This record gives sequence, C-alpha cells and structure tokens, in this order.
Amino acid sequence: MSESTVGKANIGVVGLAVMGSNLSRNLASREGNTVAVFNRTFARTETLTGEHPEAGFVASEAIDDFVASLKKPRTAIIMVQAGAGTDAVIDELVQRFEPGDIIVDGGNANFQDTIAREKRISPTGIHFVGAGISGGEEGALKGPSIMPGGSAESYETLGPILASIAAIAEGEPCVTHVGTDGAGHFVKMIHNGIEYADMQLIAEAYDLLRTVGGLEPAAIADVFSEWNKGYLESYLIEITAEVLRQVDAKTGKPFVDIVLDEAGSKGTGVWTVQNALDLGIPVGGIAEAVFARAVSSKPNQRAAVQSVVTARPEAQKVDASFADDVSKALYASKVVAYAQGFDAIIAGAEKYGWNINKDKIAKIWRGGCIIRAQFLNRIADAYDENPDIATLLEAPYFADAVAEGEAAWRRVVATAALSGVPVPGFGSALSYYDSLASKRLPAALVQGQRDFFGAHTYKRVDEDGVFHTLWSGDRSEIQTAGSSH
Ligand code: NBP
Repeated sequence: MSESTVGKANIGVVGLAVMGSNLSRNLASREGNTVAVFNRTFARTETLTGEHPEAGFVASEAIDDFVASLKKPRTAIIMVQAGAGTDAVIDELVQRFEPGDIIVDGGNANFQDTIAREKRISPTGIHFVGAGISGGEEGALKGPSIMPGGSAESYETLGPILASIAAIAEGEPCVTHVGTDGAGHFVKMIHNGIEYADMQLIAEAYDLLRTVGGLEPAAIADVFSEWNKGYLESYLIEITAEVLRQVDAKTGKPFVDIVLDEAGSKGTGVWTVQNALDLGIPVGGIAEAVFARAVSSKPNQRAAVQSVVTARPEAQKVDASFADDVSKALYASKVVAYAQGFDAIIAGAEKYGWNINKDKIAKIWRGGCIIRAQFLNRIADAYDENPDIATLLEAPYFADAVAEGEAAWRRVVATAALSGVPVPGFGSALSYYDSLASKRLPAALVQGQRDFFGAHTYKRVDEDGVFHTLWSGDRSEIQTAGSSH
C-alpha cells in the first residue's frame, strides 16, 4: 500500500457482499467520511471499487494494509456471514487493533454471541460493539435503522458516523446507543419478532377480506392503500398493497396466487420467542406468527388433514362495513403485538443489566427499518409520558384505540372462526387482551390441579400465606408457609 493511504480512512468496512457494499457506499456518500474497504476474496473489493469510483474507497488486498489505512481510534464495521465468518474476522482484527480501537459487528448475530464476544475482547482494551442494522439491502444503501450496543465510550466515536448514514425520521437520525454489550442485537432481534407478528396480522387481514369479504387481490390492494393513509400507515401496509397489485406475467394471474403458500424464516423470530420463554414474557402475537409460518411449511400434514376434512364452513355473510371492522381488528392486534415486544425488551434489559430507553427505541424504528410507521410515535409518546407503565395497553392513547375497536375485533375473530379462516394472530391477541382485562382467570383452577397432583401449593384470596390441601387424606387445608393465625 502507498504511504499516502496510511491513517486516511475514518471508518472501515470488512465484508463486501450486498450488505457491506451498500453500507460502504452509504458511508462514502456522507460528508466527512473516508471509507476503507476489505473483503476476504479481493475480487469482490475490485468489483465494488470498479463500479463506484465516485466513492473514493481506500481499498486493500491485505488485512494489514486495511488496518494501516484506518485513522486512530481505528473503527471497522464487520458485515460478513453471522457465526464462524464473523469470529474469523474479529480474530484477524483483534490481532492488529490497539486499545481504544473499535470493532463493530453489523451482521445478524445472536445477542448471546455478542455478549460472549464482548467479554472475550474487552480485556484487550479494544471496544466490541454489536450493532443491529435493519432495513435490508436498500436500507443499508439509503439509510437503515441502527441499534448499536457496546460501551458508551465507543459510542462517542461511533455515534456520529452511524448518525451520518442512518435513516432520518422527522429530522432525527434513526440510531441511538441502546445499551452495553449485546443490547443492540437483542433489540434488533425483538424488532424482527415484531416484524413477524405485523406481517402475519396483515396476511390474516388479507385472507379475511378475500375469503369472507369476497374481494380480489387488486381490490384488496386498494383497501390497503386507503389504510395506508390513516392510523395503519406503515411500510409493511404499503408494500403489501404493491404485492397484491402485482400480476404474474406468465399466467396473467394475481402474483399472490402463483406463489407457493409455504413461508420461510431465517431464525430471528424463533430467537425472539425462545428468549421470551426464558424471560417468562408472553409474546403470543410473535409466537403465533412464527408458528403460522411453520404450519404453512408442513405440506404433508396439510394434505393429510385436507384428505379427511370433506366439508369446510361457508364464509359468513358480511356487509360493506366488514373491511372497516378488519382494519380495527388489525390495529388492536398490532397494539398487542408491539406491547408484547416492548415487554420483552423491558424484561431483557432487566435481566442483562441494560439501561434501555424505550421511547428512543420506538423513535429509531420510525425510519429505515421494516416495521417503520407513524404508529411508533404513539409508542414513543406513551413511554415518554410515563416510562413505568405496566403495559402499552394502559397508555391512554392505546387504551382508547383498543376500546374503540374492541367490538369490531370480536366480530372479526368470531366471523373468522365461523368461516373457517385461520386467524392465529388476531385470535391470540384478543385472548391476551381478554386475559389481562378479566377480573378472574381460570389460573385459580390450574393452581388447584397443581396442588392436587404435585402438592405445588397455592395462595388464598382472603389471607396471606402458602397453603396445601391434603387431597389424598381428609382434604383439610394446611398452611405450608407465611403467617399463621
Ligand atoms: P453474507 O451473509 O452472504 O456473507 C458474505 C460475506 O461474508 C462475504 O463478504 C464473504 O467473504 C464473507 N465471509 C464468509 Br461467508 N466467511 C468468511 C470468513 N471466514 N472470513 C471472512 N469473510 C467471510 O453477506 P450479506 O448478505 O451481505 O450479509 C452480511 C451480514 O448482514 C450478515 O450477518 C447478514 O445476516 C446480515 N444481513 C442483514 C440484513 C438486514 O436487513 N439487516 C439483510 C441481509 C443480511 P467472501 O467474499 O470472501 O466469500
């Protein structure tokens, strides 16, 4: 490398597949950034620099030269395959970086791996930052939502660089220092879980409008476009209308009808549910969305049941107000899914010792990422007004919105059940709401059952203490703990 490139770049990117290339171009397009680039296979680097001479990249074939091209404190963002690829690059950089330098993993790492990596690297004095980056290829190029973890000290250097490339929502860059070590990747994981739930709810709304409402995909696209002008406005509603409007060039049929109805996933939804289970947080909306994809991808079971089920229910008769009912059911179910996602963030922050600012998280999701929507302003307002609310469903705006849509929500879930349309998302959201809203739950009976077969004990509603009934004896009650009279 020539002497003139030593210490020239204020930021480096390692890994120049689609995400790394786009992020590098985004960085290079912002005032004040000079971007060093490196990829294991040099041909990829040459392609990028050849296609984008305007970016003024400082390209290196050898990693030593890449490291030398970085200004101190050296800051490099890794955008390679999560897992072994990320570890290989981290090792290369740790061998060459010095205390105070910053390694950022911008890939889709599991937050537990990020915690372990930070623990391993921090004794070297090098900062390790796990940063969740949402927005896909286009977001990486034009402005993603960025969720960095790591130390507050590293954020002083990194923050302005990330702010320069992040999406802008209402004048504010969609990036904030989420918390230490794995906080950024944790919050990105929950973002993806919420994304699963949101997509499933929208898909259920489509199914209802088609199967019960009798509308064709193009007409449903128009309904969604209308919804996108109101309280349901979001990127996902917008792109859903586009997908529904698409016509297959080969057959002339609606695109949605020629796509195999087996949904795939890459794992972050599963991680969200696994972690929520560990944290004891009910995220039924997210779990049902993950399971709905799993059910869709079981062709043998679907075919087996279809072979024995000879008669399916007829769609209920509905009038023109049905679409409005569905929009209200969708909104109420969406509020539940987001409330559950934020509950998981709160519980994760408590368990892992992160000081997560919930209204800032809602704000950085307003732009760049897949769940971007005006709606997130309402969540930010709710947590801004009272950071300690027990659930978003308690916040006045959401309490009113759900109460207003409640009757429609119930009609839609009942209509779906009578029509044989699966609505795991709408149904579980309504049951969750009813569980929280009920004065008494049958959990009392479950406690009785547990005490019967396993002497698991129970508490009484009318006095303190822990009790057990001698079920196989004379069925009298004994007190096993707490104050006795
Ligand atoms: P890929 O995930 O396809 O990974 C390809 C890159 O990893 C190439 O640069 C490749 O180098 C490099 N690599 C591999 Br594979 N093993 C390596 C190793 N042992 N040492 C060094 N480099 C190695 O790239 P991508 O699709 O651009 O995604 C990058 C990251 O961003 C991933 O973590 C991915 O999960 C994440 N991602 C995020 C979003 C989002 O919306 N946030 C979307 C898509 C991807 P080579 O050229 O030498 O083979």
